[in-house]
Amino acid sequence: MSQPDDPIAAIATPPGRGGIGVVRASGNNLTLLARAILGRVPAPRVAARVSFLDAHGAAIDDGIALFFPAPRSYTGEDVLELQGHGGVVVLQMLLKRCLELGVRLAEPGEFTRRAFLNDKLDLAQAESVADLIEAATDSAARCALRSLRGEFSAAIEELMRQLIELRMLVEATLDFPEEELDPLDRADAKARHTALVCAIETALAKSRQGSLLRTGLQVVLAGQPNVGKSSLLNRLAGEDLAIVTAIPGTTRDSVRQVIQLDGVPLNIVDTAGLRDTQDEVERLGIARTWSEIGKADVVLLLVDARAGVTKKDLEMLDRIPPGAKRVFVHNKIDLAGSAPAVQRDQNSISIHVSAKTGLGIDLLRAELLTVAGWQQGAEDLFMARERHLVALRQAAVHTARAGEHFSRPELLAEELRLAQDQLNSISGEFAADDLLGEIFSRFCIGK
Ligand SMILES: Nc1nc2c(ncn2[C@@H]2O[C@H](COP(=O)(O)OP(=O)(O)OP(=O)(O)O)[C@@H](O)[C@H]2O)c(=O)[nH]1
Ligand SMILES: [Mg+2]
Repeated sequence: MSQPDDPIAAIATPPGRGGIGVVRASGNNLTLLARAILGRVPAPRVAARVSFLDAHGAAIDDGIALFFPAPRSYTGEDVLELQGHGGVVVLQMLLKRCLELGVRLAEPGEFTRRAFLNDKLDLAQAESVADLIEAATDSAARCALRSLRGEFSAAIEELMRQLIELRMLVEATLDFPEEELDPLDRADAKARHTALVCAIETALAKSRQGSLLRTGLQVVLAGQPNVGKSSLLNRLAGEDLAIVTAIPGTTRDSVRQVIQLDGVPLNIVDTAGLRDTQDEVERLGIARTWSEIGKADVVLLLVDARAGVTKKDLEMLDRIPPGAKRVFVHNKIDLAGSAPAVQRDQNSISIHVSAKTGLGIDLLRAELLTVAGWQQGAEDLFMARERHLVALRQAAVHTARAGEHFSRPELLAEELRLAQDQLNSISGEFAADDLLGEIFSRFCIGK
């Protein structure tokens, strides 16, 4: 990336036609750009009715300009927002005009990256901007907004504060390496350590739950032909998405649909029924089924309730990767004449339903949430990314290890320092450039 504050611009609204389209520019001084395009510099933070002008002074479009002089802007630099009509060509012309005037096309996430570099947001907040844009459910959006407003960062800061106080207590004794911790300090340190372990555990639990809202779950419907996989997809989705017929081998290609349960996005995948076949198309479909099973968080293994779990089903079960949770779904209880039910034993969960009549589907929905590890409503959760979970887990490990070293203050101090490094990485205080590159490159252009 070139100089951090050279002027950049991008179309900030999605491609295609819309009522309004926005071109946004940011840089250390945008007054020249404003004069060239608008003929004047608009008053700060007041909507101005303007014409956007081309190189010859002819109007490209009429619209609204908003000028946010540094530092009171999204990026902390001068920001100019040009709101025109939302047509592809108009916006391209407006963007081209900015580029003619020496402004560079922004890279993905570059506006937010600048906001981060100018201390407008910490890294966890910057990440939540992308999470908010990508939120798949209401709960995920609310959760991302809370992170954007700094609730997650504040919780991490609070952990950091507790950790630093404990470190100060411990490090004070390090100047006298021959001595152990003073008994009073030691009792105090132990109490603080216990509180810290609890606090990290709580943050981790809230983050694990929140990360479910972000990534959702990959749920694959698998089983022998004709057991009712496509019917179950349609039932869960509430729509006729997949073709259902009485002919075994109906589904050839995977069909997917995102549904939400209690705000948790579930990506449900219906697959081709598993059997030995000579049919080339069906064999390719079955290969796809196995590939989907390989990516699943949960496999719902459907069986015909009248036949129960057969030897063939058990062979399939054996091939499901150990990381995936599995649930037997005994479908067609209306034909079997049995009642909806959940059965749990040590190794397996079975749910008895009818995709056709809807009997027992509420039990299946509830079970899916339980299997996903979903425990509560979305209040109070942190929209965590894998990166945050890893850092919190590592911080927990180092803090726990620290607890084993109360008689060795230098080891205790070292473990606490490592725990602090992990917490620091969440807010990005000392984040390496490649981490920033990785995070911001996944944003859309114009954000
Ligand atoms: N009575 C009854 N019939 C069902 C039920 N679920 C599915 N069926 C019927 O079973 C047949 C097969 O259903 P599908 O949903 O196409 O089965 P599938 O597992 O997707 O089959 P393939 O795509 O061939 O692997 C259809 O005739 C459905 O109407 C159920 O719960 N009760
Ligand atoms: Mg099917």
